[in-house]
Amino acid sequence: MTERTLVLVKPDGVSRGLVGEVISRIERKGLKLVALELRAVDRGLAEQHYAEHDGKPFFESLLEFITSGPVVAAVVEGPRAIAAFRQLAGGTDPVEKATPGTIRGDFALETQFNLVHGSDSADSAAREIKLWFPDL
Ligand code: RTP
Ligand code: MG
Repeated sequence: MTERTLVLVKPDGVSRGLVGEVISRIERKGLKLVALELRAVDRGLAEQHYAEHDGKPFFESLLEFITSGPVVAAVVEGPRAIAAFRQLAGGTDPVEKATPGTIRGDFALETQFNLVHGSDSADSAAREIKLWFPDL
């Protein structure tokens, strides 16, 4: 079944020059870009995007990080796109969970600076796409 998912290249990925690498992996997997934009993230958008983590010990530093510079936001489409991109990204902890061959496994060292975001379920994808691309 064709799905859509919301992908972010986080500020660390943009500042390290890894946007092309991430987009290339998405395309080589066979997924399609249906929206792509370089965006500044204000605190309100960050709070809504990561609302599920409100109250957790890392919430404040997560907001600070995600608003620290521009991100690349994309809507990515394809069969099982949500799980397919999570597979490309690798696990949240880039050393303990992400394996080599994944974006995080290949390019990241710390959980906070793990380069990319991908929606984790159909409900999250619908909510996040509406939040980032209301006109889509
Ligand atoms: P994301 O939402 O960014 O795609 O990452 P994820 O699903 O793999 O992980 P999630 O549990 O949703 O956590 C969101 C982001 O918060 C930071 N984090 N820090 N210090 C910590 O224990 C911790 N846990 C999570 C990471 O940047 C993670 O990607
Ligand atoms: Mg998440």
